[in-house]
Amino acid sequence: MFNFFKKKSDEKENNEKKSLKEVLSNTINSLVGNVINSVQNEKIDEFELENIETMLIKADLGVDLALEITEEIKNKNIKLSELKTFLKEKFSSILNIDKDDKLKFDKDKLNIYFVVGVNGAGKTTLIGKLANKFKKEGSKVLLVAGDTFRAAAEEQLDIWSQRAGVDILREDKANSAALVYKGIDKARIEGYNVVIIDSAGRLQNKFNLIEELKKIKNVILKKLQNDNLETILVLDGSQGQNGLNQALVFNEAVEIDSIAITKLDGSAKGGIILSIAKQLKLPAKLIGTGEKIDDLEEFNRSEFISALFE
Ligand SMILES: Nc1nc2c(ncn2[C@@H]2O[C@H](COP(=O)(O)OP(=O)(O)OP(=O)(O)O)[C@@H](O)[C@H]2O)c(=O)[nH]1
Ligand SMILES: [Mg+2]
Repeated sequence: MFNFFKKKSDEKENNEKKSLKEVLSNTINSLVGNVINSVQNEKIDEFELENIETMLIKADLGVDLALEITEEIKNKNIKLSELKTFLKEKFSSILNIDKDDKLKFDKDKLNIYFVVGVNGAGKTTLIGKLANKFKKEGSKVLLVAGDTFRAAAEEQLDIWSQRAGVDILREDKANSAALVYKGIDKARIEGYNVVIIDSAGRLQNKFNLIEELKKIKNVILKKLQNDNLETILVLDGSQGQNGLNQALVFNEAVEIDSIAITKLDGSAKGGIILSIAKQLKLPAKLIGTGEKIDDLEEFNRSEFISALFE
C-alpha cells in the first residue's frame, strides 16, 4: 500500500479512514494521469501540447502556470517518455519555496493560530480538527469564538470544543477584536499553550469585513510577546482557482503564513496547492479530507510529490 502520509496509531485502528493517496486520487489523476494520457506520440506535437495545456488548466493549475509548463515542454523538446520525470521535477521545484511546510509550534511558547477565509470554506471545522490534534499531543488548548458576525457561529465552535475536549472563550454580542484581546490575556494567565482564533467568513470584496479582520490581526500583533503566530487561510479545495484570488486579497489584508485546503476529499482541484506556491510563495500545511474530527492531514511536500508520481 501507499504509505503516503505518516500513519498515526489511531488511524490504523480505523479501517474506514482512507489514505491520503486515496483521498487525493482525483487530484492525482487530473495532475498527472490525464496529462500524460493526453499524449500518444513520443515526439509531442502541437496538438498534443494543446491537450496538455487544457489538462493542466482543468487540474486547476491556473492559466499562467499551465502555459509556462507547456512552453517549457515545447522549448526543451520533452518527449513522452520524459514527461513524467519532467512534471515531477517541475512540480517539486514549484513547491520548493523557502518556507517550512510544518505548522509553527513550540511547546514552551504560546502558539497562536488565527484562522481566516471566506464563508463556508471550512474554518470552524478545521479549528475543531486542529484543537483535537493539539489536545491529543498534550497541549492545553483555548478556542476563541471570534466569529461574532454569523448567527450560531459561537454555538458551532462550542460544539467542536466539546468534541475535542478543549476550552472555549465566547461571549454574546462580543466585539471580535476585544474578545481576541481577552483570549490572549486569558491564555497567558492560565497557562494555555495553544490559542486558535475563529473569524467570520468574509467575502473578499466586502470592505468592512476585511477591515475588521485587519483590526483583529493588529490586536494579536500588539499582544504578541515571545509567541508563535501563524495566520492560516482556509480555502475550499473544491473551488479550485477561486482560491488564488482569495489568497491574494487575504494575504494583502492580514499577511497569510500558510494555507489549509479543505474538502480535498473527492476534489480533482488540488492543483491549487501548486498554483498558490508558485504565485504567492505560500505553503499548504494542512489538508481537510472530510467532515469528521480526524479528517485532517499535515501536508508534506515530498510525500505529496511521491504520491503523485509513484
Ligand atoms: N467534505 C468535506 N467537508 C468539509 C470539510 N471541511 C469542512 N467541511 C464542511 O463544509 C461546511 C462548512 O464548514 P464550516 O467549518 O462551517 O465553514 P466556515 O468557514 O467556518 O463557514 P462560516 O463560519 O460560515 O464562514 C460544513 O458543512 C463542513 O462540514 C472537508 O475537509 N471535507
Ligand atoms: Mg465558521
